[in-house]
Amino acid sequence: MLKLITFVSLLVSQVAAHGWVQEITLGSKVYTGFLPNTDNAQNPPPARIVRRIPDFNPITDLTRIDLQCGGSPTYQTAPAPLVGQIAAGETAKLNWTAWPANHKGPVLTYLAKAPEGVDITQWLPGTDAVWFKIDEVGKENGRWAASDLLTAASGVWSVKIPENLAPGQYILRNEIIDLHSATTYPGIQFFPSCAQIEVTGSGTGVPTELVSIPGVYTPESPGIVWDIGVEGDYTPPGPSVWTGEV
Ligand SMILES: [Cu+2]
Repeated sequence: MLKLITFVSLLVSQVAAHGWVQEITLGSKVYTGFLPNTDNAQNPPPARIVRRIPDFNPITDLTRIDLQCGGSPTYQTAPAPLVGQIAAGETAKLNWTAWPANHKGPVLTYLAKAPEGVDITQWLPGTDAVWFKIDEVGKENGRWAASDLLTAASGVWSVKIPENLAPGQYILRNEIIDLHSATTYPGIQFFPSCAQIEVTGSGTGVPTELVSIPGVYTPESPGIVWDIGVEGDYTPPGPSVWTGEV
């Protein structure tokens, strides 16, 4: 009986296996991600540059504050103790654990700049409009960003920090959206991961289109209710991508 229970729970954990960002490379510097299975077993958890998540389960409520960085009712989007370093124009590589092939959807990346005089290790953006999008991929040639393109890249999602981005402390929010049960709302699943980074350089770029998270997505936003069985293009939800042009 015990063997049967072990076997069944193993099956359940495999079916439910989503993922998280296990490692981040900023330029050439490598940082360990927040590893919920092992980090949450320690009190306090190990110091990371990534904000804490409770587990690999999705956020499904568009109004929940944890849509921001994947926190939980116990530690909502708590800041992380460390800050990574990257120069504007360098590439951030977000290494996700194995992503289920049937969890199809876009991958999006946002930044939010900590206000002057506020250290990012203390900053909670709340519902302030501070977020701007720097990257999004829905489908390319019929292949979804998640998991087709992500898996083809060995789970590493690469995103360039805009060359002209003004220096400062930012939250880098990489988000996988899973549409496999999104034919009605609720149903869509969000997997955000927030890394705290210090961007260096002499850029002067300041984005103009800022959104709040939560707030940016509503059940009526294009791309929130979707049938992945439908052929054709998919435009990810949220604002347009800011490229850093002045
Ligand atoms: Cu799932």
